[in-house]
Amino acid sequence: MSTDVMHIGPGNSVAELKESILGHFCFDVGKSPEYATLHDWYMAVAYSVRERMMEHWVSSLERIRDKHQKIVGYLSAEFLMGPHLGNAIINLGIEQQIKEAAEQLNINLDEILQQEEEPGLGNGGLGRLAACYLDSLTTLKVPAIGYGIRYEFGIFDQMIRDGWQVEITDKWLRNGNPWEIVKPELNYGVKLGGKTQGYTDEKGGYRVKWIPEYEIRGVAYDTPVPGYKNETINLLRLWKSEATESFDFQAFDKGDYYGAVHEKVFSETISKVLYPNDVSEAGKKLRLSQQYFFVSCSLQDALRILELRGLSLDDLPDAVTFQLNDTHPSIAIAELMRLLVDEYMVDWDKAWECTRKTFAYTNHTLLPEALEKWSLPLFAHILPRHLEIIYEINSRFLSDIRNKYPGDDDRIRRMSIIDEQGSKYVRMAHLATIGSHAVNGVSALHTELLKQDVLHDFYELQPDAFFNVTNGVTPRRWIKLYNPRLASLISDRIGERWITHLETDLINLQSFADDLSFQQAWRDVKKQNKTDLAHLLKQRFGMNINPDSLFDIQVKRIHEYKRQHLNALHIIHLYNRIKQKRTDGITPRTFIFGGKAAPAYYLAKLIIKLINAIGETIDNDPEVNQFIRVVFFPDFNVKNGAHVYKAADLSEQISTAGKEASGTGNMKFSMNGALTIGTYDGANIEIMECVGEDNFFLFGLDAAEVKAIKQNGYHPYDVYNNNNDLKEVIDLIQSGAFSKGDTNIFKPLINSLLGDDPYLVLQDYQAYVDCQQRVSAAYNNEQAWTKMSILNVARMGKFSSDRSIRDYCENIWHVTPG
Ligand code: 7GP
Repeated sequence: MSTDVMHIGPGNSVAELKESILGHFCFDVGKSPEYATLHDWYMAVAYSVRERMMEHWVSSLERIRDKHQKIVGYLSAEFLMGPHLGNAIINLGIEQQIKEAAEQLNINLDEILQQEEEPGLGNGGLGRLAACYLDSLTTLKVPAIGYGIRYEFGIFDQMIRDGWQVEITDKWLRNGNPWEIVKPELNYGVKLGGKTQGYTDEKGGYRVKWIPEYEIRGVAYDTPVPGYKNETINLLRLWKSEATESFDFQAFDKGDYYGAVHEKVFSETISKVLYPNDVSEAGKKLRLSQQYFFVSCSLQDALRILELRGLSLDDLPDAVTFQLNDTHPSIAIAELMRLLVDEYMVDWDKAWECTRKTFAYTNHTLLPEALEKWSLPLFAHILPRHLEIIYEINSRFLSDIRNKYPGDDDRIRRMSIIDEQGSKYVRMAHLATIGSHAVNGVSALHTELLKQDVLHDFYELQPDAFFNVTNGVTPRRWIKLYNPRLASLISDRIGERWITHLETDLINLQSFADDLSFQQAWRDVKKQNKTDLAHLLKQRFGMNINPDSLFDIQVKRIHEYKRQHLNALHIIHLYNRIKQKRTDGITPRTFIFGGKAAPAYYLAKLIIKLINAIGETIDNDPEVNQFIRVVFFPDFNVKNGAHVYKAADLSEQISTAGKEASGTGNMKFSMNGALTIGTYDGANIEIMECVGEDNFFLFGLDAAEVKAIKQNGYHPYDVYNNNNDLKEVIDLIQSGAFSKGDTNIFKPLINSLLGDDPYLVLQDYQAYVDCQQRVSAAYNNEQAWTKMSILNVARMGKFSSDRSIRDYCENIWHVTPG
């Protein structure tokens, strides 16, 4: 069936939608519309839209029962779904009717959409990728379940006070969540702690059982994920932890009121809060419990579905494929082995074959500090049986290695799941790699570096197990929903098929790149989007920005490797030139930043402070702010991203080469008509290959040069000393020019840059400033810039998450899209 034919099924006419919304007002909100708040309207509209998904839900569940279809189980500790309502309306194809229904009810649909609190159940790229993949899986009609944790508190809300980040607890559930459907009957016990005990089974074989210290329960909360106009629904199934016995009557009888609920409080802690990344070891015990908790529930659920289909354990690898979204769920490998060997009495070799066929692992980072490892005592304390299983996996694996590479003890040490240099650790990336039939990186460069570096020994052992799947983003949310003006301009020229066929159809825009009237329309869209963003910043924060200036935007998590401080140094370079009246060639620009810093990451927080300090200084200096402005958009998340990507002229993708696994913001910007200034890193490289070098501002060292310079001894202080311009910029920060004379506040940052500059900010400084000068010159040629922008969009088809999912289906899952 063609997907671009509008489906107006039963119940989707304006009159029916109106009636349904009013019905929900009465029956679910429990009010009469005359006393309604905006949030009440939101709930009523959300219930009406959800209802329209439910008819497809039931038929989609049938596919999950169809034993001939393989199900993808996407295991992820994070799903950054973004607001549901707008997306559901688009994917159901009912935006026109809903708009009209809202008008007739005298409510403003945009205001209603704003009411939704987004479920911030992720930190950044990895969690958002999982959400894009669910959209594509469903649009491609691949039966899939996203398995994760229903955190009661998601990523913190960010406020800026006196230029500093302040974290506020996220309370996304406080007003209820109309999208989830709790399934109390779908609940599983999860054991934790305790010890193991050997015993002899009836046949005289040696077996082990786990005697846990306590047991908790996971309850399923399902959220429907709609495909794009295809009447297909998949599930996001998130687990909430509960106590097995929520009330201890014996304790209560003895008058111990606190003790009576203690177990309940403890059990519920497991799914209480999302961990921000980049945290240190402390408090990590709970995180390992979280990982095991959701993985254990998900595997038990998958085995239940297997039984429901009338299949046996032998059929598991053909019935389900589990994708591990980084190592966070990798304990699943040991858990499946435990279930098969200890509970289903399958023999080890058979169980291992089945496990390896069932799992595949995606790596999302090369940063050594982000590669998960658990200290042995902690692991043993929480998961004693799993540790034994991991030892067994490891010993069999290492004996194979010994046979293959006799005498190569160093290789054994490098490849072991257990890190034995100093304190002992379990290396989760090794477990994930050894226990999977496929390992993939998320961009061509990243996969190459995985093979050469982090997983080199494993690659040598099994080169055929390594794949690249370059990331992608969904054009439904990131173009059609959030940039409706651009979407309709594109559809006017090339039809609507691009929404589901980005790779083949978007390229047709190329033929309009030189068409002057099309160019004008293109510029009009960008100008309107910029004006909208300017209004929003004015209205919410009282910020003043000029839509006629170049919007130069960097939004992403704040991290030294992403180098927001390099961007800041360039701004100070311009500031300095303006103060010295060297304004020749300076194009008016608005620098916009957004992103959260991990609460425990001091330097990242100091970078936020620096950006705000520069912004404030410039705000108060009319000589400078007629040229440039700097704003920090607080609380960057999916909902705020909706206003940002579409308004950008220039996208900042300036990580140290070799550090950004892929990036996905880079794709969102370019698809929405921004040009990129970027390093030769992650998916930037592939974006540049697609859009053409002439339409991309490349600068700086590549990954090999970064490696070489580090090996040969890098001396940032010399770079500083030998570059007058850079020296002036750094000295200006040091002088207190942006901190009301305070010369101490930014010292830790300056010391880090001059001391060891681990991310080569100073090394790339001059190349960056020079490249920015080329950007300014290019921007002044309106026609040429517009043409580059059109070509960027036209050539971004590869970066649809539909293409990524097709790659997974073909190379890793061996599933045929429906
Ligand atoms: C991110 C990577 O940093 C980013 O480059 C990539 O585009 C994204 O994953 C999706 O693949 N990684 C994370 O968000 C993360 O938490 C630690 O990585 C495991």
